[in-house]
Amino acid sequence: MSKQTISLIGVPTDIGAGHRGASMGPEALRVANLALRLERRGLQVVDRGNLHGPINPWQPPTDGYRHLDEVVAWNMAVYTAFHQELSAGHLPIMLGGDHCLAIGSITAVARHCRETGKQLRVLWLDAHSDFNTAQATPSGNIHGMPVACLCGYGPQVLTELGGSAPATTPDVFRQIGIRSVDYGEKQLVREANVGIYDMRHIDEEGMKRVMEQALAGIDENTHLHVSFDVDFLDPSIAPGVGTTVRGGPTYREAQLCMEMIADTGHMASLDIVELNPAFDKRNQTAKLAVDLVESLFGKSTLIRR
Ligand code: 6HN
Ligand code: MN
Ligand code: MN
Ligand code: MN
Repeated sequence: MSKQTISLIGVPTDIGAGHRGASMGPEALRVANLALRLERRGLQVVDRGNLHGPINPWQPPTDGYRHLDEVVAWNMAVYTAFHQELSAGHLPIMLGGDHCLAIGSITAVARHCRETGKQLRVLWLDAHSDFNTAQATPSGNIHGMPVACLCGYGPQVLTELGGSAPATTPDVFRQIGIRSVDYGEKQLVREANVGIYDMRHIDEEGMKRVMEQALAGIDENTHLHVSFDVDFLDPSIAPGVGTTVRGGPTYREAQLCMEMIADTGHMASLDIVELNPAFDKRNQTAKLAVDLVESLFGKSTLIRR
């Protein structure tokens, strides 16, 4: 079997975020040697460079959304690039950029699954549920809305990014690390029945049990997409994000989470988002993200076996 190619796609924008700076995420991940670290694991890596899109005009919300036109433009670019890599049989990694960009990446993955007859499973590693709507959002920032949009709740330009709405359904999602859900958003995730493993659940049952539950049912026919919002991690180890929420997974808990995903052998696409170098110290959060991504690709597996 020939080696699978991993394609890095930089998406330098903070168009959906509430703080500027996630636009510097792709370069911070490159500086932290993401490509080299994966190559050292024996993987074949191609860096596709950065996608291009509109500048951040930094405007207040209109009808509940900030920068909707610009968010659509960036997501169309992500959608096209991601689908192209998937069709070529590659494993795309999005170097974000803020989390609104997962609308583009996951819409592409969902289309690829329809074309190949695969079952989609999305692991959403995040402090937030990202299930806001124009009515529920406290901010208008679209990085708080991607899961809702992917499930058909949102503006048509985003819910129908890939031509058919919705891209997917709430039952494909397993959200891990959740500890900040807005008032109206809570009711929405409950109604939609999104699979949520919040921090309380991790406290009570431990990361091992939680991951066993979140990964249950994955088999050869599953396309596993991991959407890694770096604010998933406890801010004491990962200060380089715009929306820190205390009480997140520790370094060891995060490692175990990544290792158990690697053990499935079915991760086929990945987002690394919300890394914000403007809040980071000496690029430590980028280095930590790279360390964890190495584990997603099986860094520790050789030690155990
Ligand atoms: N993220 N729930 C808040 C909002 O403004 O909707 C924060 C969202 C953060 C989104 O970190 O990807
Ligand atoms: Mn997020
Ligand atoms: Mn395809
Ligand atoms: Mn988040």
